[in-house]
Amino acid sequence: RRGPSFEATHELATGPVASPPATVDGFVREFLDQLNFGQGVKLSQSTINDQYMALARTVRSYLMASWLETGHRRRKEETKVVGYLSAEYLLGRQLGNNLLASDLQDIADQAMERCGIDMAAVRGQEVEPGLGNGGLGRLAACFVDSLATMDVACIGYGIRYEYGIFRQTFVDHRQVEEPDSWLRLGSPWEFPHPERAVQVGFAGHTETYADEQGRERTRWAPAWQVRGVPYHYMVPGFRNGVVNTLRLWSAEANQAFDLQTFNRGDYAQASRAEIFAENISKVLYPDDSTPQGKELRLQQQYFFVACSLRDFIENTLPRDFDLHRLPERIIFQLNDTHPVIAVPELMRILVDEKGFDWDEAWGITRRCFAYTCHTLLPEALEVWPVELLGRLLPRHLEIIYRINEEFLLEVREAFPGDEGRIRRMSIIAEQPQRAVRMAYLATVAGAKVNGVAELHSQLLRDDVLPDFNAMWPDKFTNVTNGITPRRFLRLANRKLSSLITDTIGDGWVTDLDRLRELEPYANDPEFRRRFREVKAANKARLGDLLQVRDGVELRQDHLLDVMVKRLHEYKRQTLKLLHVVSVYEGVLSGRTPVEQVTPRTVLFGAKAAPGYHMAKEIIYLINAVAAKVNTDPVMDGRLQVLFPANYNVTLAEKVIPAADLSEQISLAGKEASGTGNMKFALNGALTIGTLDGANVEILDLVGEDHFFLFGMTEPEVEQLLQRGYVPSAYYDQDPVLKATIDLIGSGHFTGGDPGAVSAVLDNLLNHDPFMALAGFHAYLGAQDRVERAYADPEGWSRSTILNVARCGFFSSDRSMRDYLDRIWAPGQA
Ligand code: GPW
Repeated sequence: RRGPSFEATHELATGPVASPPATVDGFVREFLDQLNFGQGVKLSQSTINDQYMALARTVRSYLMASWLETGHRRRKEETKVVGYLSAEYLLGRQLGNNLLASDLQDIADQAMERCGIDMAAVRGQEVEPGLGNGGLGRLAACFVDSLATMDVACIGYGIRYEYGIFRQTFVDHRQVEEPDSWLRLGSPWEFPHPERAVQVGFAGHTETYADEQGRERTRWAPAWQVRGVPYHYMVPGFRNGVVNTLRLWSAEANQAFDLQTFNRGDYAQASRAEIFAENISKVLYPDDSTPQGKELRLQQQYFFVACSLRDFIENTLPRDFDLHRLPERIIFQLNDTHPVIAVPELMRILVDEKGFDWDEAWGITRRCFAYTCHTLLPEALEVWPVELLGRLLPRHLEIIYRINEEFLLEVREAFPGDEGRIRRMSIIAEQPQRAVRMAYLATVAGAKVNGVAELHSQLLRDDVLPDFNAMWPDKFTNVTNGITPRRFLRLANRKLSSLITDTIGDGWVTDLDRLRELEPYANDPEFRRRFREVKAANKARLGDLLQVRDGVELRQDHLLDVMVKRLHEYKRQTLKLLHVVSVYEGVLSGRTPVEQVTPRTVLFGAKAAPGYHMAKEIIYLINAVAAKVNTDPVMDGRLQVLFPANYNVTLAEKVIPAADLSEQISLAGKEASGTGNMKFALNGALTIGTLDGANVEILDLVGEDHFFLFGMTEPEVEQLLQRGYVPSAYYDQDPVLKATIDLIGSGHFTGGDPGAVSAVLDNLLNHDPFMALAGFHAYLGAQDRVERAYADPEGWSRSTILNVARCGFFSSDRSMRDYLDRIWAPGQA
């Protein structure tokens, strides 16, 4: 419970918190104060890191009044809060974003210049918090940005991993993972609040007892407890005086170590509990879309949702709040199934701790949660073995069993006698082992269930959760993903932003549909010329970066063809690679005169989960092909393959604005949405893509003349599977494909060793679960169309401008509006 140390002390404040003056003088003064009094150094002695820390703290101090004011207003206004529960937030660097949000960019630039400080170097000092794997984590970061910009009350809850997503390097073409010690030099953006720590229990047993009224009650006696310490991060809206909060939890031991054991000389034993507790938030699991079912992962999940629920109920709501009205004040949005253990946790709090009847508690719980599913891959759906869950969270397993029992009664009532359906819908799977299906639990408990693109939401209803859809059709809805235009256009592409603002004003930054006003300019030769100038400048900027970062040269006269995303077979990086090798093979074999090859640089960026063997083999093959193709004189430099290591948000912000062609080539029905696809289109790259995820919606909006579509539809994929897919038949029948694969199989790229590529080739020829060989021919045809279109710069520019003009829909502000209308506050618009 709240102790005296937690009492607010507003009485002591004399008035509103004052920001430093928003002038160059004011900024310099605050900066020097931060340097002298915060870092304890003089300007003349300061390191780049001192300067970065002081600059970050300066920006912070300008945002502080808004943060305190927003918090104060939220406490007063008693509105419903969005509690966004996400195990991942892939934030990217904070300094640039916070300068942008507070409109201090120009002032800061001038202030640094006056101090003789190299602003670019100082910005380069920031290590991005990589607290996410890929799309799902970056989506969460975009969503909290939009909610702040729209002044929606939101608390983002998550985990403050001490180590984020690993740093990738390549050694002999193979991925090597290094720990991401992002906190090594300290983070100026976080505010630890140890006084707001909460306790979280694990393991132990449950027992029943009779309360004062003689009612039978259950209580959980955990075997051990850890402390969750919240770290607060500012989430500023775009120049609107709003700063929301991201609250990330760090696990600590209750007692630093056992002094008596230490004094007895057993040093290892003395710190065992401490190590145990601190392991919980030590490191982000690097598996994207492939849960490993590890006990520590479940500990992480329970840890952060238990902290978050406790925090909201005990510390955020008014002290005497009547929990019967909880759904009026909170909606917990479950970012995939990772936080779903929050459902039995809320039931436990209401029933065991607050003494609610089961039915009453369930009625409340069902209105406090909504669930977003982000996948269609069966292997990505989390299940927790009953044995493990029962050992770690015995009370929660009992609660899940009871939820399931009562749910199955409901099913029986709706579909009498349909035992098959009941078995199919059970939250508890019996095979291959007894396990809790977290997506089913989320669907049963959630007031709403949504997919992340139109096609995905449809397939979710039809294929993943059809029985649930039959039972509760109104529960299902769609919210197509979005991206924040602040980071991914205004910040990452300042030149294009200026061109847009010069043309239509700056309203687009918070109202992205206004980009439509650019449409007429697609026909204006002068505008097209300026648009191409912007692209060229962005390409030059990327070239400078890659020179320094990776020691490679980016050819400025090439078409820049980019495929950046996690390495997954379903995303089909191998299909892109087959295209590359086919171009090379064509020249090598004399089929194509080298002068006919469109000068092109193919840029890959991708991390593989460390335990995903096939993905790592594909990384090796990409690097091996790059090494050969880039140096073989036969290509005359016309084909370059670059694979800068450690693709992350920081690199994305440089790559995306420079790209000409965006590769979105997953097998139809596999990519839930994709969000990179939106970022490229919004930055004036054209898409080559399949009818998958949000590509479908991009195509609809930009029109088929401005999108290179190829490949099967999802039903066609299903039909081919039904007929029996034989990948080797494509190899046998397509001479280009055969020559391409044979060149790889000959060991040409691997120093004459065919064995080095056999795993990938064997998989392609004999299994090819994502039908790369079936897609090859059509993909090459689409690439031919790309080259013909690129040969006409005016036509290409026209298309890219129309892409930008027509992609306003993909603002995450629109996604948030849709969540509000369809899920969080329906009927209140
Ligand atoms: F498997 N996504 C992701 F659904 O980045 F949980 N990590 C994940 O673990 C999962 C999904 C999960 C991605 C989807 O693959 C991508 O299509 C989507 O655009 C993104 O989540 C955001 O919705």
